[in-house]
Amino acid sequence: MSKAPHAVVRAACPHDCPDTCAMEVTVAEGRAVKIRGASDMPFTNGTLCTKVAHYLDRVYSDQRLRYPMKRVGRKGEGRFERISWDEALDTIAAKFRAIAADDPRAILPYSYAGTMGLVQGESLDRRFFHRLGASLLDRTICASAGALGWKATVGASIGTDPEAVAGARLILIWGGNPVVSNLHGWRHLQEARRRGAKLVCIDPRRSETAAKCDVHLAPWPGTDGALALAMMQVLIVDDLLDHDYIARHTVGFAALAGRVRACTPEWAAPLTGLSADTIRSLAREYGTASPALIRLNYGLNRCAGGGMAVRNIACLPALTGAWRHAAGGALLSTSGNFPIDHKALQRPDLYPRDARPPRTINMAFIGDALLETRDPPIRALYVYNSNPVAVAPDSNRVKAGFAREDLFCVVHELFQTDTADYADILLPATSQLEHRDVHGTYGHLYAVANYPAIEPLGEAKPNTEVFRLLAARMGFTEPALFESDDELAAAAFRPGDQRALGVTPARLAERGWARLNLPQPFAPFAEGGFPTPSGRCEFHSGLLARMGLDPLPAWHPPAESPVSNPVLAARYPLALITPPARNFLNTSFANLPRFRDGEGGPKLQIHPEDAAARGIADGERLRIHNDRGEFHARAVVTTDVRRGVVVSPSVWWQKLSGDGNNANAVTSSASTDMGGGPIFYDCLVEVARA
Ligand SMILES: Nc1nc2c(c(=O)[nH]1)N[C@H]1C(S)=C(S)[C@@H](COP(=O)(O)OP(=O)(O)OC[C@H]3O[C@@H](n4cnc5c(=O)[nH]c(N)nc54)[C@H](O)[C@@H]3O)O[C@H]1N2
Ligand SMILES: Nc1nc2c(c(=O)[nH]1)N[C@H]1C(S)=C(S)[C@@H](COP(=O)(O)OP(=O)(O)OC[C@H]3O[C@@H](n4cnc5c(=O)[nH]c(N)nc54)[C@H](O)[C@@H]3O)O[C@H]1N2
Ligand SMILES: [Mo]
Repeated sequence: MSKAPHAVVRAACPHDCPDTCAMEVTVAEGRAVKIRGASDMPFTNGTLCTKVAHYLDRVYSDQRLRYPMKRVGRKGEGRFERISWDEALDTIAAKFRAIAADDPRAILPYSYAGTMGLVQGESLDRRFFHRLGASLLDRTICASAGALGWKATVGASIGTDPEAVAGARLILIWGGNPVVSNLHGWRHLQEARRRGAKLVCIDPRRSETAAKCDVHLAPWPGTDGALALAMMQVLIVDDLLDHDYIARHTVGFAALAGRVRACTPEWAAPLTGLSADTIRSLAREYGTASPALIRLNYGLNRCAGGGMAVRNIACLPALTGAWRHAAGGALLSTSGNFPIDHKALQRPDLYPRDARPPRTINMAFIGDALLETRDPPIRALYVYNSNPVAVAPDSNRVKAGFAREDLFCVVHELFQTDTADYADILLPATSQLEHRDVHGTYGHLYAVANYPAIEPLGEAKPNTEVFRLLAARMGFTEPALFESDDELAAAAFRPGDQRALGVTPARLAERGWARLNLPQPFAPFAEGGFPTPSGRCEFHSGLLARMGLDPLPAWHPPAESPVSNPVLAARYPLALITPPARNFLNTSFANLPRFRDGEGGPKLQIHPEDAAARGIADGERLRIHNDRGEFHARAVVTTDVRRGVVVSPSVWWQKLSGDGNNANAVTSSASTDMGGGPIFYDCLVEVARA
């Protein structure tokens, strides 16, 4: 492993957050003693969030797993006994060999974004499972609906440069809570506000961000698609359009105009729960302010119509020509700017040619997959960088799947999570301070490198190292399975791509971060040039048509709401959303005292009238339930949520929640309209005193 020579080591925050901070770790006598945001990195700007500022709590936690273990109790019980790495690896290799002799597709890797690093997240792991011929995993749990809705319209995950927004006059923060989940992006939005921009937050609850904006609009969850259609209708009838931009840089305007003709504010009002006047003035303000920016986030893609909602919103800046301005347009993700060489990292060509065709399993519905998949059933599961028992929807099904006695389950983790409790073999993983990596991001335009600052704790090993060792034990000989982490990091970006100029290993080693080679300020679609098949913003999407989906913007209602599903709502009248908690990063940090104390236990925000109707007082312990399950939380009676909506900040560990469940006991395993994603925030419940 490459060792940094100095006492201050350059690092990257590994967590699933748009900000991907550049960090400096001070090391003294082999121990990390201080961590801070890099002050020379413009986006990080010398600050870290409340979680990562205390990162050493996580790295040196006495809860860290320090050696391999095997299960001695029942599945899920969490009783283990120490074994050697040799015994652990021999056991896994023997099981994998036996299963692969029948059909390697019975083996499933399961990972998500525990680290966003390209080396520890998508290199040797993928190569190993490709070479094995295992089932492929469709990584849908977070963003697949919105990403596809955006791609169909704009072409790639590219949008406004988050550092160019200070000149905006109007900013719609739509389905995101940047104060909590995009703190460094929020700094730039605030700068715009200081210079006179008006900030409007569109969120079913008064979030930390909504509380700091000029206006808060609270639509019913899952109805943003209708709101955007009505905004388009107003822009068109009021002629608040940029006809020149539409003519030169879009396709399908006439069909779009036909489609939205009936989508008046009066049509959208009962669907969204906003008044027609509110919708009309929002559209008029959006159509007249310039530059106008939309900062959307994935909060609004976790419902049945999530893909279409993002698509409808993505049409707006092309209608008004807001893309002409660096400070205008819209931003969901910047990830498409990074010329990441996924093929070089993941090597899909290693998949055996003579094997049966690859099979893909959707990660979001892992409970169903473990219980119902046949030909072949899943016989072995290897979990790393993820905590599916706690984060996947409909967790009673997930737990039933993980509890299968005939399932061989490996979990590679830093901590004994809810998922780890179901492992047959539990392996200790290194933290970001103990391994090498390199990162792109989805919230700015800088690549960030990570160098190991300290030796692995105990016997912990990086993901890559475990796969190198397993490959050897499986008798694989391809050199690609034995490359070092430095070699893997060097393969991350496509060398021929202009945008990667300057993001070389040498440059990254020098400073720890490097901006993509893009103009500054970067106005990606000021002159059109959309990365779609037509080269234009596609109001009519050929991609969606080919997929058998509606090629035009449309209204896809929530699966579970009083308007779309009155029969279900008669029994379960409250819409539950479970957005990210400030002190957690999904379930990461949620086991450590500092961060749990910061959140103060599972909570449910409920409107005073909904509380009164159920005899609920503030602070009381509640049972939140539907046909899928139940979890407990303390009541917070507040007007921060509208009537009919309840909010439980997430994601808690089940075993640390008192009742052994978290919010995913009630969430649905139905899927989004596009991309096969979960619908976490499209969920009806009833609430009672526990
Ligand atoms: N502190 C912290 N930061 C995080 C995370 C975390 O767990 N904690 N998670 C990280 C991850 S994995 C991701 S994907 C990102 C982004 O994760 P996102 O889910 O985009 O999270 P937020 O930006 O917090 O925004 C979600 C907001 O959307 C609102 N919302 C829910 N349903 C709807 C809806 O139907 N319509 C509208 N308009 N709004 C809705 C919620 O109330 C919430 O305030 O954040 C990352 N950052
Ligand atoms: N109800 C509800 N459920 C949700 C959400 C919600 O808003 N509400 N959000 C959803 C979203 S957006 C997402 S992205 C998913 C997130 O789901 P996950 O990606 O599973 O996120 P985490 O819960 O943070 O679990 C990541 C795990 O990876 C481990 N890890 C970190 N680094 C390494 C490493 O280098 N090696 C190994 N082997 N392990 C490592 C961490 O210790 C942690 O336990 O959850 C989803 N679930
Ligand atoms: Mo996510």
